[in-house]
Amino acid sequence: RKNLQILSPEQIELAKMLLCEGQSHLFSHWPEPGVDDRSKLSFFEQVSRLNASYPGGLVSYIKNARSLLADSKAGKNPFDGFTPSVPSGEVLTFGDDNFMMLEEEGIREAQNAAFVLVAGGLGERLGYKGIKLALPSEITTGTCFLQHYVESILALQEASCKLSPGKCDAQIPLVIMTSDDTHAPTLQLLESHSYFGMKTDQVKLLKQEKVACLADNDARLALDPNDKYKIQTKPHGHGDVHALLHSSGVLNQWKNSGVKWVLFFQDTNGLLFKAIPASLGVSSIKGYHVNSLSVPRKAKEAIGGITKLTHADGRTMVINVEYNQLDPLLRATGHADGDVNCETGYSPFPGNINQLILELGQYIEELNKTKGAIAEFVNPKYKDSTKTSFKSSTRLECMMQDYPKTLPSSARVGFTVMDAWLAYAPVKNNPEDAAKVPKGNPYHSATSGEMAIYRANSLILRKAGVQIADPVVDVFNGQEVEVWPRIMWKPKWALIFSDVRKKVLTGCSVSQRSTMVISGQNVFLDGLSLDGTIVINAISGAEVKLTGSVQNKGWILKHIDYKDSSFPEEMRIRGFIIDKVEQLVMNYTEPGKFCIGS
Ligand code: UGB
Repeated sequence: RKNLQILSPEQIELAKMLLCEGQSHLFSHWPEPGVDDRSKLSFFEQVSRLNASYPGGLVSYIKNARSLLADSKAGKNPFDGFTPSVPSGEVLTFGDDNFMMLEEEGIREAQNAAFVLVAGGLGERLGYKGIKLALPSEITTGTCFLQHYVESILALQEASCKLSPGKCDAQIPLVIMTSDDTHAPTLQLLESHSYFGMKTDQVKLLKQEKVACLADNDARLALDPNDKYKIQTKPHGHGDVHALLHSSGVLNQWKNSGVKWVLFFQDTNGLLFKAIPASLGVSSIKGYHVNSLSVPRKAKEAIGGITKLTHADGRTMVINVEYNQLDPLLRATGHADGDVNCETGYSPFPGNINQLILELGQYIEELNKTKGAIAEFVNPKYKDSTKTSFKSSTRLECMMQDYPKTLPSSARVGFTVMDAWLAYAPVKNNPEDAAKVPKGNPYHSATSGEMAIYRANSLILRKAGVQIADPVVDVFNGQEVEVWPRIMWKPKWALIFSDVRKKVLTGCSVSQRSTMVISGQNVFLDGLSLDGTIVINAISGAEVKLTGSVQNKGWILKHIDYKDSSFPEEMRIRGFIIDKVEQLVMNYTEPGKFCIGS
């Protein structure tokens, strides 16, 4: 009580609130005024931040925690009363007429879109110390994830504007959610690369705060073991993105500038933008308020399953059920084998890849009601079966894909399934964990993420008529992968399949050991026969035709051991480097018509 005299009126209110909420232990060790006063004030600065950053403040956080901890202790099933079933959604086939129609529609709508990238996670599972956005998505060009995302959005912007020249000043906004762990390096990455070509005011960083840790079932807040004047904190999860978008006021700004769609995506999926135009097309044509992009999912794969839940009282919702909950839910509802593959070789529940498209008007309406608060969960590790104490402190968590849980039944919630080879290749697992993934399930590693990009580009060119040699199978970091020709193009060269078809003219072929890098808008494959490496850099005014035979020693993938610390971490986690032995590099910096080959 004596310490109250050093506090401001606002801090006194916070102290009273904590005492009323059973948090007196936070002060029990406080010495007399005059001792550690600076630390005491910084304690209240932290309390004030924690209070401001949670919808409803710390009182709500503590109340929610008590209730969820009680449910957890009682073993309450979060899906009590619900029966799972397989929902029906839009299943798309790459390259068919419907797919191409949806892609065109998606490009048209892109100028009404805003993108939100959740990038507050550090990627402990990957064993990479830097931020994942700075990691090269592939090492043929060395383009990092963030550069690829920004260039894809800029290409969408340009393509969309071309379809409606009247709105050509539209800039597609990008919000990046960061955390204390990722904020400074994300900003530095952007600044040191001139925002990869975006206007600085086109990109906005919103930092999520961590939440207070909980020491026991009474939701007593945990003190930091290294600082008795600090509350221990941990990440609250990607679900924070909704509250941040709401409180920052950015959604209303978007609405006023004509934005209609908000597209959420994650930090390391090098394929995602191949799936964006068609899925945005689905949202537009179906008028979905919520559209989740999903891929066929292998049973027990570490991605959530899109599930229809029907309650005994008749309520239904189509929602992601997280991978660790799907199997117990199925077993508890009469599916004795749990989460298993069906005759297709996949789980009947499509896999959630956390790419959500929300219709802005309905999103704002909903957030005005909820303030962005998302259904939370708690996952305490108990010391023993009495469930009376924890092995270590816990905290509440939330996931962005749980947004539809609070929606009224009138909301149009759908999902779109696309081939995984086209849409999903995240980089999440370190080499040792990836090598332990059951055979046939995706590794989700830096190795598989990179190989998936080459495979997708090869398959797309094949579909457009190029003769692409079959892949060879190789093993990197203990993971067996298909190695296709290393074909890369900038998003400006082709965003959708019809772009690719326009750029591929007559009979071309690419051998398996080849590498092709296209950086230029008007580069055409016209009878090229490639066996080696070709790199084309051309300004948009230069029209370049690749014809005839190009043959050289090329670029060779060389195995490295991930434990060999003489290589940088971003190479070790993929298990190979590229030995650039010989290549044809052509740079076109002046406008004109050019032809290379033979
Ligand atoms: N992230 C944040 O921005 N803040 C946080 O506090 C935490 C994460 P993970 P996770 O697509 O493969 C999700 O850790 O959470 C960002 C879905 O829940 O990579 O295990 C982080 O930077 C799951 O249903 O994934 O699983 C990253 O960009 C499935 O869809 C993103 O959130 C799975 O992703 C995801 O974080 C998947």
